Amino acid sequence: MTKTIYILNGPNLNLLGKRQPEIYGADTLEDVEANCRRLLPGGYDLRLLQSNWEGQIVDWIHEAREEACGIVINPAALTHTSVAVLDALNTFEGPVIEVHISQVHKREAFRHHSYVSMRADGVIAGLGIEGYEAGVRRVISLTA
Ligand code: CA2
Repeated sequence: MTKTIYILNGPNLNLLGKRQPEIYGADTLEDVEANCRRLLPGGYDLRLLQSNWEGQIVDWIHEAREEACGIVINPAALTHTSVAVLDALNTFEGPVIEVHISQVHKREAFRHHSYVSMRADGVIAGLGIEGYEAGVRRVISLTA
Protein backbone atom coordinates (compact mmCIF):
# COMPACT_ATOMS: atom_id res chain seq x y z
CA MET A 1 0.00 0.00 0.00
CA THR A 2 1.24 3.51 -0.85
CA LYS A 3 2.63 5.55 2.05
CA THR A 4 1.59 9.20 1.87
CA ILE A 5 3.55 12.07 3.42
CA TYR A 6 1.51 15.16 4.29
CA ILE A 7 3.34 18.48 3.83
CA LEU A 8 1.25 21.06 5.68
CA ASN A 9 1.73 24.81 5.41
CA GLY A 10 0.19 27.51 7.57
CA PRO A 11 -0.91 31.12 7.12
CA ASN A 12 0.54 33.35 4.39
CA LEU A 13 2.74 30.64 2.87
CA ASN A 14 0.56 30.85 -0.26
CA LEU A 15 2.60 34.02 -0.88
CA LEU A 16 5.88 32.11 -0.97
CA GLY A 17 7.93 33.28 -3.95
CA LYS A 18 5.60 36.23 -4.50
CA ARG A 19 6.46 38.58 -1.58
CA GLN A 20 9.47 39.17 0.75
CA PRO A 21 11.98 37.12 -1.30
CA GLU A 22 14.79 38.57 0.86
CA ILE A 23 13.45 36.50 3.78
CA TYR A 24 11.69 33.54 2.18
CA GLY A 25 13.38 33.22 -1.25
CA ALA A 26 11.98 33.23 -4.77
CA ASP A 27 10.63 29.70 -4.95
CA THR A 28 6.93 28.91 -4.63
CA LEU A 29 5.05 26.11 -2.89
CA GLU A 30 4.71 24.50 -6.34
CA ASP A 31 8.53 24.39 -6.48
CA VAL A 32 8.58 22.87 -2.98
CA GLU A 33 6.19 20.15 -4.11
CA ALA A 34 8.16 19.39 -7.30
CA ASN A 35 11.47 19.20 -5.38
CA CYS A 36 10.01 16.89 -2.75
CA ARG A 37 8.32 14.65 -5.32
CA ARG A 38 11.71 14.01 -6.94
CA LEU A 39 12.89 12.41 -3.69
CA LEU A 40 10.10 9.89 -3.36
CA PRO A 41 11.06 6.26 -3.69
CA GLY A 42 8.54 3.75 -5.09
CA GLY A 43 5.64 3.15 -2.75
CA TYR A 44 5.55 6.75 -1.48
CA ASP A 45 3.34 9.70 -2.42
CA LEU A 46 2.90 13.16 -0.94
CA ARG A 47 0.14 15.66 -0.44
CA LEU A 48 1.17 19.32 -0.10
CA LEU A 49 -1.50 21.55 1.45
CA GLN A 50 -1.66 25.18 2.58
CA SER A 51 -4.29 27.09 4.52
CA ASN A 52 -4.60 30.46 6.18
CA TRP A 53 -7.09 28.93 8.66
CA GLU A 54 -5.96 27.29 11.89
CA GLY A 55 -9.00 24.95 11.97
CA GLN A 56 -8.26 23.69 8.47
CA ILE A 57 -4.71 22.77 9.53
CA VAL A 58 -6.18 20.93 12.55
CA ASP A 59 -8.64 19.08 10.27
CA TRP A 60 -5.84 18.02 7.91
CA ILE A 61 -3.81 16.71 10.85
CA HIS A 62 -6.86 14.65 11.90
CA GLU A 63 -7.16 13.36 8.32
CA ALA A 64 -3.45 12.49 8.38
CA ARG A 65 -4.13 10.12 11.30
CA GLU A 66 -5.83 7.81 8.79
CA GLU A 67 -4.08 8.75 5.55
CA ALA A 68 -0.44 9.67 6.22
CA CYS A 69 2.69 7.83 7.32
CA GLY A 70 4.32 11.09 8.43
CA ILE A 71 3.87 14.85 8.50
CA VAL A 72 6.23 17.62 7.42
CA ILE A 73 4.76 20.86 8.72
CA ASN A 74 5.61 24.52 8.40
CA PRO A 75 2.96 25.95 10.71
CA ALA A 76 4.12 29.52 9.90
CA ALA A 77 2.85 31.98 12.54
CA LEU A 78 0.76 29.20 14.18
CA THR A 79 4.11 27.78 15.33
CA HIS A 80 4.31 30.48 17.97
CA THR A 81 0.64 30.67 18.99
CA SER A 82 -1.29 27.47 18.44
CA VAL A 83 -1.99 25.00 21.23
CA ALA A 84 -4.71 23.63 18.90
CA VAL A 85 -2.13 22.59 16.28
CA LEU A 86 0.06 21.08 19.02
CA ASP A 87 -2.89 19.13 20.46
CA ALA A 88 -3.80 17.82 17.01
CA LEU A 89 -0.21 16.73 16.32
CA ASN A 90 -0.16 14.94 19.66
CA THR A 91 -2.94 12.66 18.30
CA PHE A 92 -0.83 11.67 15.25
CA GLU A 93 1.24 8.54 15.71
CA GLY A 94 3.82 8.81 12.90
CA PRO A 95 6.87 11.07 12.61
CA VAL A 96 6.39 14.84 12.59
CA ILE A 97 9.10 17.12 11.21
CA GLU A 98 8.78 20.88 11.77
CA VAL A 99 10.24 23.09 9.03
CA HIS A 100 10.95 26.80 8.91
CA ILE A 101 12.32 28.39 5.78
CA SER A 102 13.98 31.22 7.69
CA GLN A 103 16.36 30.88 10.63
CA VAL A 104 13.78 31.82 13.23
CA HIS A 105 16.38 32.00 16.02
CA LYS A 106 18.09 34.94 14.27
CA ARG A 107 14.79 36.80 14.10
CA GLU A 108 12.46 38.45 16.63
CA ALA A 109 12.25 36.88 20.10
CA PHE A 110 8.59 35.90 19.62
CA ARG A 111 9.69 33.51 16.85
CA HIS A 112 12.07 31.65 19.19
CA HIS A 113 9.32 29.70 20.94
CA SER A 114 7.46 26.93 19.14
CA TYR A 115 4.50 24.99 20.53
CA VAL A 116 4.93 22.52 17.67
CA SER A 117 8.50 21.69 18.74
CA MET A 118 7.04 20.09 21.88
CA ARG A 119 5.75 17.30 19.56
CA ALA A 120 8.11 17.41 16.57
CA ASP A 121 10.57 14.55 16.12
CA GLY A 122 12.87 16.92 14.21
CA VAL A 123 13.09 20.68 13.69
CA ILE A 124 14.70 22.35 10.68
CA ALA A 125 15.19 26.11 10.35
CA GLY A 126 17.11 28.36 8.01
CA LEU A 127 17.74 25.97 5.11
CA GLY A 128 15.34 27.82 2.83
CA ILE A 129 12.95 25.53 0.98
CA GLU A 130 15.57 22.75 1.11
CA GLY A 131 14.30 22.24 4.65
CA TYR A 132 11.16 20.61 3.24
CA GLU A 133 13.30 18.12 1.30
CA ALA A 134 15.28 17.33 4.46
CA GLY A 135 11.99 16.79 6.28
CA VAL A 136 10.67 14.44 3.60
CA ARG A 137 13.95 12.48 3.59
CA ARG A 138 13.71 12.06 7.35
CA VAL A 139 10.09 10.86 7.22
CA ILE A 140 11.09 8.31 4.55
CA SER A 141 14.02 7.03 6.61
CA LEU A 142 11.78 6.68 9.68
CA THR A 143 8.97 4.87 7.84
CA ALA A 144 10.72 2.74 5.18
O1 CA2 B 1 10.49 30.71 8.38
C1 CA2 B 1 9.39 30.18 8.29
O2 CA2 B 1 9.16 29.25 7.50
C2 CA2 B 1 8.22 30.69 9.13
O3 CA2 B 1 7.46 29.56 9.56
C3 CA2 B 1 7.40 31.58 8.23
C4 CA2 B 1 6.26 32.30 8.95
C5 CA2 B 1 6.75 32.98 10.20
O4 CA2 B 1 5.64 33.52 10.91
C6 CA2 B 1 7.52 32.04 11.10
O5 CA2 B 1 7.98 32.76 12.22
C7 CA2 B 1 8.69 31.43 10.36
C8 CA2 B 1 5.64 33.33 8.02
C9 CA2 B 1 5.11 32.77 6.75
C10 CA2 B 1 4.78 33.88 5.83
O6 CA2 B 1 5.13 33.47 4.54
C11 CA2 B 1 5.32 34.42 3.60
C12 CA2 B 1 5.98 34.02 2.48
C13 CA2 B 1 6.25 34.92 1.49
C14 CA2 B 1 5.82 36.22 1.62
C15 CA2 B 1 5.15 36.63 2.75
C16 CA2 B 1 4.89 35.72 3.74
